[in-house]
Amino acid sequence: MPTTLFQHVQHRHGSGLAEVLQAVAAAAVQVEQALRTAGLADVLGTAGYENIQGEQQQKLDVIANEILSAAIGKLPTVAGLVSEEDDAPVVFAARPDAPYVVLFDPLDGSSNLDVNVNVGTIVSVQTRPAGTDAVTAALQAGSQQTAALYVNYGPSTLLVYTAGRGVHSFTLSSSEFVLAAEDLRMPASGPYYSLNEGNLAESDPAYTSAVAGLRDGSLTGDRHGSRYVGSFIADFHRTLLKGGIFLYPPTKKNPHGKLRLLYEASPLSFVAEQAGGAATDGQERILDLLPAEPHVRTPLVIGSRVEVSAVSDMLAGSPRE
Ligand code: P6P
Repeated sequence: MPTTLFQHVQHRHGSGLAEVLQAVAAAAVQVEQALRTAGLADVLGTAGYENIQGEQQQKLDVIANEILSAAIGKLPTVAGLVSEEDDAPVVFAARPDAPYVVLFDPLDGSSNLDVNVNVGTIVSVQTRPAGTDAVTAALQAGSQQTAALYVNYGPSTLLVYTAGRGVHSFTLSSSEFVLAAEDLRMPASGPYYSLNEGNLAESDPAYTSAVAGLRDGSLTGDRHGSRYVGSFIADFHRTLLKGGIFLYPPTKKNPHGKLRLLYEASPLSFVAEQAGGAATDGQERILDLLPAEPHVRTPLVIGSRVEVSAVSDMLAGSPRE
């Protein structure tokens, strides 16, 4: 009998966390169904307004956000939510003592939906320290995370999670996520570097030098090929399985990086470290960063230890913004 996500989490971390991750998984099944029939249901394209990120919301961003917010928000153990798609955190005043706060990007990479490229859902679970409110709990450092999870909607739909005892993957089969692999390990080094090279001219020249060193082998001793999907989940999942490095440097358009700390960089940095990889903002460990507000962005250098430390060392000497 295949192991379900709920069984796996319950066995290792108890029913409380298992209920939260199962609610996310059940919502992901609904999102996957919406994605699968998007072309027929006239839900592709933009919703006609911008989110707090200043980005055109896709119709499916709104749909996925509604699905996740409803599924997670109805749990009596959740004190509040932070979503990429909501300007402000959602605080459940009726349950100030609930143990969990859940932060998520409901549909990352949604601008790729119209061309049928992988997209993802990214989730971070924080436990509310005694005596703190939900917003304070949401702004904890990534090192305090109770769990991190992502869903990769692709040729198959995969769910990967960690709760501090390894990284485990599940495959969607007949509306249930079933265990596919336990204790995934990211290779210490890998064959690819991944970034939007079109932005390099806008970034610190140290990034151009680092990428040149990855390309010609002078940085780590091994040459690297380029892979860039432009959907963070797809680029990260490949890096987790094959090794290598993903970078989103600061640019003139995004001087603090494009990716959001709380519900993109931080959860996937938790997964990366639990799998033996590493993640920095170019210099500081991502999981040590303390956000001032829910939608802060961060530069990101994430992947295999060999590449991340080599690139971070090269960037260490460069002046910070
Ligand atoms: P660029 C998708 O819009 C996203 O937020 C991430 O999924 C992806 O890694 C990044 O933006 C791509 O950004 O500037 O290369 O198009």
